[in-house]
Amino acid sequence: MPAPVRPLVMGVLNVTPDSFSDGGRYAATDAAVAHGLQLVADGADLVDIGGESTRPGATRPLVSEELDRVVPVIRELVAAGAVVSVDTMRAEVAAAAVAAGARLVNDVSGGLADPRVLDVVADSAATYVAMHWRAHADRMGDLAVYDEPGGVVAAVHRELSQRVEAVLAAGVPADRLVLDPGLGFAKRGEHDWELLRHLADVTVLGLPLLVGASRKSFLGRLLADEGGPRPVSGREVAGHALSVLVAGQGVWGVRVHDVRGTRDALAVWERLGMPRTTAPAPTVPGPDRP
Ligand code: PMM
Repeated sequence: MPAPVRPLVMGVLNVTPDSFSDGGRYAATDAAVAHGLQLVADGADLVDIGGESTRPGATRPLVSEELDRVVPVIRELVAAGAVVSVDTMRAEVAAAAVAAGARLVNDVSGGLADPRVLDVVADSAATYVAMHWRAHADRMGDLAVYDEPGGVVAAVHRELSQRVEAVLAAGVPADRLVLDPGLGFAKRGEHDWELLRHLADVTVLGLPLLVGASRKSFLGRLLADEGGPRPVSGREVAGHALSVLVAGQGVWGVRVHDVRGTRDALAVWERLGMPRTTAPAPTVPGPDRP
């Protein structure tokens, strides 16, 4: 039996003053570049650089602010040999990031916030991550309602199908497309758990999946102590457990803060050689497989 191919590990680098888990820590270019290099040294296959916080209730930066945050960091990390992804919902930022060497555009809105992102991706060689999303951070809590038959899994599948149609219609080929269920985005904890249980039913056309569970609040609530949800710094081990479990469901990648711990956890999974419970194998594009 061939050993399973582990998921790609995407290291999170938020160059923002206000992200929920690491806001402010890497807001200066030098600190951000140093952390990006550390993520690579820890075993990140990709470094995902974002300049807009999507935490519930966050206000959006100006386009110029977002550009100033991410472009210098992308340039330096690409020059150092890193495979870089840009986490943005804006066409201007996606275009500048790709011009600076980003190989993947990670759009948490799946092209809904700014449909011109799809044209930028179509005109480039970049891989595109389309995440399930319903609204910007100020409204997403109100839209975490999944009352129709099939619940959250059917709704995310249907809404991602619509995004896939739009992405393909814009001219992005399917072999450059990755989907993401969008844990925590217009979802309550019970929705996140349900999606994680049924990843194979979420994807569309067998497209590969990226999963971002790291440090999210559903883990904080799971691990709640008497004082309330566990702070982000105490959620890593639960995140590693999830990375292993979604590896078994055949995901293409995991988006995480603690790259070294994730690689350790996945090394155990890979060494055991457990079969994946579901297809598809991650045959995708973008960065060369390790
Ligand atoms: N989550 C966050 C930001 N970007 N991108 C994708 N594709 N999937 C996610 O789940 C995701 C994302 C929010 O988390 P952070 O503030 O820790 O970056």
